[in-house]
Amino acid sequence: MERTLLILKPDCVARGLCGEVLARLERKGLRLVALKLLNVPRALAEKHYAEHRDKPFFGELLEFITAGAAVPLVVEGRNAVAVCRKLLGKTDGAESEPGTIRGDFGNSRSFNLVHGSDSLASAEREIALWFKPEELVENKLFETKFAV
Ligand code: IDP
Ligand code: MG
Repeated sequence: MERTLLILKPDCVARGLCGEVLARLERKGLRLVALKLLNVPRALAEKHYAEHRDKPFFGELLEFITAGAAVPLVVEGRNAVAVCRKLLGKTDGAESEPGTIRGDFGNSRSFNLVHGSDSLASAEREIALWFKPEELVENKLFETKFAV
């Protein structure tokens, strides 16, 4: 079982697409472990996107991610990191396959609705950045015989 961090970005929240995205994650069999709504502090955004600090779009990216409410969440499941990246599609909505979240709902390279950790190491770093250990919720009801 893996855990990964997703963020429903401010465009996703503003466009009322949170339910749609959460429904796709749940139907895929991913388990919700943590979820909250917040206005992302700039310092947290800078840490989260530190790998992009020298990119020309870094300023624009920080402005975007701090522009309005966002929903970070942790999900758990088999191969959760790669499965979530597949559900998201490519970075640019224009290049993302129909059937993916970015492919179905976006046509922008910057405003692409949902973040997903790109590796297990990133997932561990990002989960620790966005959530305190006690915010990761155990849910025994998930342990059913036919859990996906
Ligand atoms: P990813 O989210 O698919 O992993 P990254 O290359 O890690 O994509 O970029 C992080 C985020 O930065 C993207 O999700 C997108 O919001 C934004 N971004 C990426 N490339 C560009 C760009 O060329 N212009 C503006 N924003 C970009
Ligand atoms: Mg990335």
